[in-house]
Amino acid sequence: MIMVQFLGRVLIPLLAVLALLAWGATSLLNTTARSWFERDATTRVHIAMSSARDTLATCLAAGDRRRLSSVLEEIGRGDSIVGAMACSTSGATLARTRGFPVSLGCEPAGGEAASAGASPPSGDVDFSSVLDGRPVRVSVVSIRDADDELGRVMVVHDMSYAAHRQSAMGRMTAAVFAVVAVLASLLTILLQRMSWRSWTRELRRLLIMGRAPFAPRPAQRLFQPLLADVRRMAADLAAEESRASGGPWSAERLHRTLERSLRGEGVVVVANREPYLHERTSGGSLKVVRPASGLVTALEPVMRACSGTWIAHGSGSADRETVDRHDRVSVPPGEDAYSLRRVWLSEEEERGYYYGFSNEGLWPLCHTAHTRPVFRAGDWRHYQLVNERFADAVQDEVSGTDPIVLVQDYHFALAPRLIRRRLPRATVITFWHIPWPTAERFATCPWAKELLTGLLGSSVLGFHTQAHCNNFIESVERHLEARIDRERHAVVLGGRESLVRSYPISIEWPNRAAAETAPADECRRTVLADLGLRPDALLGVGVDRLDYTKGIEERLQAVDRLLERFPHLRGRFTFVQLAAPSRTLIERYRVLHQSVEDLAARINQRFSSGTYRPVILLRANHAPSAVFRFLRAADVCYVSSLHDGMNLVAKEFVAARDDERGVLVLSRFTGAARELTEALIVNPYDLEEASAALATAVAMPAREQADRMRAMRSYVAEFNVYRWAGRMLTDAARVRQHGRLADRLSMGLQPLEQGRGSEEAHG
Ligand code: ADQ
Repeated sequence: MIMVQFLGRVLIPLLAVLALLAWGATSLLNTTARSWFERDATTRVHIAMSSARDTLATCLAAGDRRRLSSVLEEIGRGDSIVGAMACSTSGATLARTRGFPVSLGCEPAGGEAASAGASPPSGDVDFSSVLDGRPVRVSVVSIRDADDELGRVMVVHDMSYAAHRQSAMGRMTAAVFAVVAVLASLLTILLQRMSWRSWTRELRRLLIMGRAPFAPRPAQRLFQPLLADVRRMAADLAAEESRASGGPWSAERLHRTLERSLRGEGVVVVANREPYLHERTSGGSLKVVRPASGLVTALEPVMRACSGTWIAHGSGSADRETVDRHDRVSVPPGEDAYSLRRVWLSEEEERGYYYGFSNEGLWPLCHTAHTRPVFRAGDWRHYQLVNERFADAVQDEVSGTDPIVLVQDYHFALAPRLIRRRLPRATVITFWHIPWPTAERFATCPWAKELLTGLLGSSVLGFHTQAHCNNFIESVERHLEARIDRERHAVVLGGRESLVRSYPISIEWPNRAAAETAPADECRRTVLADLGLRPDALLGVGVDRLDYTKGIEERLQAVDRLLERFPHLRGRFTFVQLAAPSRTLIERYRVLHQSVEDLAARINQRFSSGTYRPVILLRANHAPSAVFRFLRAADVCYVSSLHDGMNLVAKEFVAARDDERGVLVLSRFTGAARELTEALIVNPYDLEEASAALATAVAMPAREQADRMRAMRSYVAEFNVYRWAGRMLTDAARVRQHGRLADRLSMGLQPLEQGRGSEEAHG
């Protein structure tokens, strides 16, 4: 279709213009060539005549016809000359050569002479004519003796050769234009193809990436209105879908989905990190801690809605004191919405499975952040062992034979298959919270095959983005003999199907932490006062675990560059970094810790004046409402991850800003950048771009801030964590139903016609 339009709009007009040009050029060439040939013939005649003129005059004066004939014969031997004739002044023929056309007498037609229009003042006349069917040039030369005319000599020049050459030239011109037309058409098609391909590539990239980066290229700028339309349509469709299928996703709707589609079974979550740790303080009292973890942030509200059991490593110093004899404790404290089952690991197991294989091996393997993965056989053995331990715990915790188990993250790649071995009818939903690397990179893991086989024990395997799904499927193709069903987004291994789909994770909405935090004005006032900043200070905020993938060093360098480039911000702009210590037993994390401290100190030394400090590091694990207090107080939140599966801080910032103020500057290497397209999207490695984005953010008019924030808030409200969980559970319910029907058929029973209700009654 596009090709036909292209033919009609570009190619045919181009060819028509070329044809017109060819026609014009041929006519012009013809006219010019003809006049050149005529002039050439005339010149040649006049040269021949000038040497014979005196002899001719003598002959004419003497009336010597014999000599006149021989002189004419001499002239008539010239190249392309047909013949010559001598006439008296009265118009009588005096002599003529043999070849001279008989139709031409001594009285030339006045019209012809006049039409030739070339009569020189001497009385010579030259004109073109057609004699006996051939084109000729006739030159009439007046022979004089002083002022008296003695007679005239007519010389006829054959012009057929000129006509031949003209038509050969016409053919050549046409051929040249034909070649030009073909080449021009090919070139145009080629250029059109190339530009179409680069446009569509750009458009697709932007559709996947969302908004163009902070400093877009011209093509990206061109697509902005189109992208805005596509996003609006997608949001309308999502809203329409949620209206049609029972309203927006909420805790209640998720609960209903679980009851209807999955017979109300409580779910079992397997995750390394527990949602609540019990710690003994130095004063001897007990305290409950919410860990800084994206997984906990996302999953905790889901568990509140679904109830069931969360199985995790009991890592708090007072965890053992607070569980019952089955190692369980009801959480959240005081609300008892679900059960937390703690699994105990020895120090050695924790070092091998958690710090070693998971965080020195898989974490750097999956993140492009320039830290080399370390794979140790001892760590791998612990990883296998701990995965077995958690699979045993799942078996202990479930009541039926077909539970719903949610396996979380890279700590448990082997668990799905191990759980299936123990509970063949279980529905195992696995979610990988970090990026999946390219097949090439993944192949560097010595146990790549085992990890893939383990994960393919899942009924549903989820990633944040389609790109991560594609990487996973390529890794499967490379390492396993499995069938890929691209239409269903599934992998079939050993006759068992696993759906591999993208489920972008999100946060709860309405957000509990936001509801527990003071209004924005108050947050701003108290935060500025607590930090000792002036009331008109401009505040930037970053919130992270201290991890090298989060780009904290690049973030501080961008602040340094900001103050260097924009001196008017010195004394006014302060960046507060909330940094929760993380994985501190690993050397790489200790190095990062030190380098972030050193960098902050250097920037402070460079730009501090009086009580002003441009960078404030708050190294602690803050309570969720404390995090929200900073997010609410900020003018700008900068998320600068070098690589991040999703990044929930970006979405939390949006949830915090019910005042529709504040600007999000977001790394393009986060999953969130594909969704929060109204943020200022930057490359965190590009300090010029990042510092310019920070400057733009602090100077952004309130109205633009509100427009951007409103759009992002409506997006996160719609695409919240209940939707994330609901979509996975709904897909799992379909897989489960499919499996049951297949079981009945294999047992020789008829599939039930009553639909799901009857199926459930007998299930
Ligand atoms: P994380 O790497 O933990 O998550 P992220 O998604 O940013 O990263 O979530 C961090 C969470 O911890 C947020 O809820 C944040 O508020 C909290 N937090 C961070 N610093 C804190 C601090 N100093 N004090 C208190 N709380 C703090 C992994 C993946 C991500 C993915 C999530 C969810 O690495 O890409 O988004 O899982 O799938």
